[in-house]
Amino acid sequence: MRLDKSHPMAARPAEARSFDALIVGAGFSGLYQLLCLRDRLGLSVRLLEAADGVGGTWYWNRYPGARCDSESHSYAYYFSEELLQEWTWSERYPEQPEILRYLNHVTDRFDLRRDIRFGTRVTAAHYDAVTNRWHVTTEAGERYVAKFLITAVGCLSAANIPDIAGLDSFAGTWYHTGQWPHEGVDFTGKRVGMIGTGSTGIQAAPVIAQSAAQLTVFQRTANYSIPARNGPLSDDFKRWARANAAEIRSVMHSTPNGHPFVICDRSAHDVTDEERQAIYEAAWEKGGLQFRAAFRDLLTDKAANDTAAEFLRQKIREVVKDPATAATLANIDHPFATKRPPIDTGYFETFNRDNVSLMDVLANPIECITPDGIRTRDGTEHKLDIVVFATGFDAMTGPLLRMNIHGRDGLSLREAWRAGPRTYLGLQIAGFPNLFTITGPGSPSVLCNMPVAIEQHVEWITACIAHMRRHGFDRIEPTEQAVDGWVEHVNEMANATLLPQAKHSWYLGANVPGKPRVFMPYAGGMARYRTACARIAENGYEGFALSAETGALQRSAVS
Ligand code: NA7
Repeated sequence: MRLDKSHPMAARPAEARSFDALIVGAGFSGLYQLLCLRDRLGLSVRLLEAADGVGGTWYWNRYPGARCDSESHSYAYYFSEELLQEWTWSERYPEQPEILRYLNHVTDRFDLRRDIRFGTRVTAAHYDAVTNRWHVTTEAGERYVAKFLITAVGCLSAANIPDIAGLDSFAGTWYHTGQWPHEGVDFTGKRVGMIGTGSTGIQAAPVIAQSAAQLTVFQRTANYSIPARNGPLSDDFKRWARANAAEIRSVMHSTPNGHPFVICDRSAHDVTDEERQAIYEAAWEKGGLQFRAAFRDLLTDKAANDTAAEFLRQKIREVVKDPATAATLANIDHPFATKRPPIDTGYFETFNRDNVSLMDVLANPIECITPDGIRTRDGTEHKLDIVVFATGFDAMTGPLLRMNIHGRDGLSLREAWRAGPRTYLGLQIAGFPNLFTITGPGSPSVLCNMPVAIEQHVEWITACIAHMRRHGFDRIEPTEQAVDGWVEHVNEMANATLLPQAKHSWYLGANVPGKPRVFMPYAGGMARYRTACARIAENGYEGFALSAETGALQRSAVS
């Protein structure tokens, strides 16, 4: 029976469903968090996911060429030996469909699907101090209540679609790479304009160029890129990775970026110019993010960084045949790796194709979108059938702020973070008890191979909740003092590197107009961070206030 909207029953709000914990997001983080809380701690848990399937970022980012930059043997869960032994990656870097297959495999293998509610977007979350419960509302009007709320929403899930005048008038079709249609896009015979030359644009351009009639790349900030040198994994490598899983995990846990390679303990100044050139050549041939590991001081010493930057600019000039195009591509305004360094498959070579052109929209900005294409300031109208926005994300804070979270006394997260995100360990926020933010701002997150950062966070949260249950605590939140100290430490770590020198970086929130300019991820390295988190837990959750609902076991540990 369908009730008329005016019927009193229809107006009655949906009955709230109650759980010990609610998790938001079914990507790498949410799936593992569900497994830990349900199967290891025995909690009642519901995972809410906006999409119709698992995968998180890999569910949405189906654009041409979508592939992870971490090597596949490191882009996986390491918590289960059986899982490691039974799964085989096919290429050096995993492609989006393969990662999605992997995450579906994990979901089924651990029987997680039954506790996930798909097609369920969280639109609000309010903390009620009287009952010590989070009240969560979804787009469809469903209501959930839980003691613990854990966000597993990823750092790069809120699409950044620039507010360009005239987009609504465009007669062709447009797409954001992070919201790509599942049925794909046929570029055959089309005139395509792609805005953005971050990791995504650099992956997509070579693939789009293969079928499009014409591809125009609109570049605002020129970018470095290193060849990925992707290819099928040999049986020998697969056997080696399986046999050495423990050693690989131990390397990933000991390195600043959670990758399975060690940063060389030599300075770029320790070698002669010829030796340095040979080292860079070898790293270029090997390909991948490991290029950054050629010298220990590339991210801390500008003069050392300049040597890598100049090597990479020279490579662009060698690869790209048209000198004017090469000059625009090599006109890079930031030190190497201070923005997320892309790796590519034939990106710069793509500009040697007859059907590809480059527009420098720093010199000649996009003025508007017209029914027929994109008009730049010089008055040129670039006629287009399809516009691809490879324009990135409202990173790190975006997915959390869009959830409309309110803590104690109705304090909104947006208000609490008006001047930029403030967390303790990137895990918790003062005034928002029992809210845990996996890979939140202030944690290594995007500066780290994500599954490594995620496993550490999930395991820390699980151990924390287990500790609370063991000791009769119902509530945890960081003290203001601990948050102040951590924010200061995050700034100090960033300022010890060259990272803040990239003024247009999404690490700083600079890609979203009006967003506070604060360096968001923790730049002190995953290994150091892991040690800090472990020490804080060992010291009885130093810097957190823990209390029981009765108030009887009140305790405040201050760092
Ligand atoms: P990124 O790295 O944020 O790149 C977005 C690109 O889009 C970048 O080149 C931006 O230029 C450009 N952009 C954004 N807005 C505009 C406007 N309004 N006009 C012109 N150009 C614009 O996002 P990606 O998706 O490539 O990568 C995100 C992460 O996903 C990546 O680092 C990996 O971790 C995976 P800008 O640099 O802001 O001048």
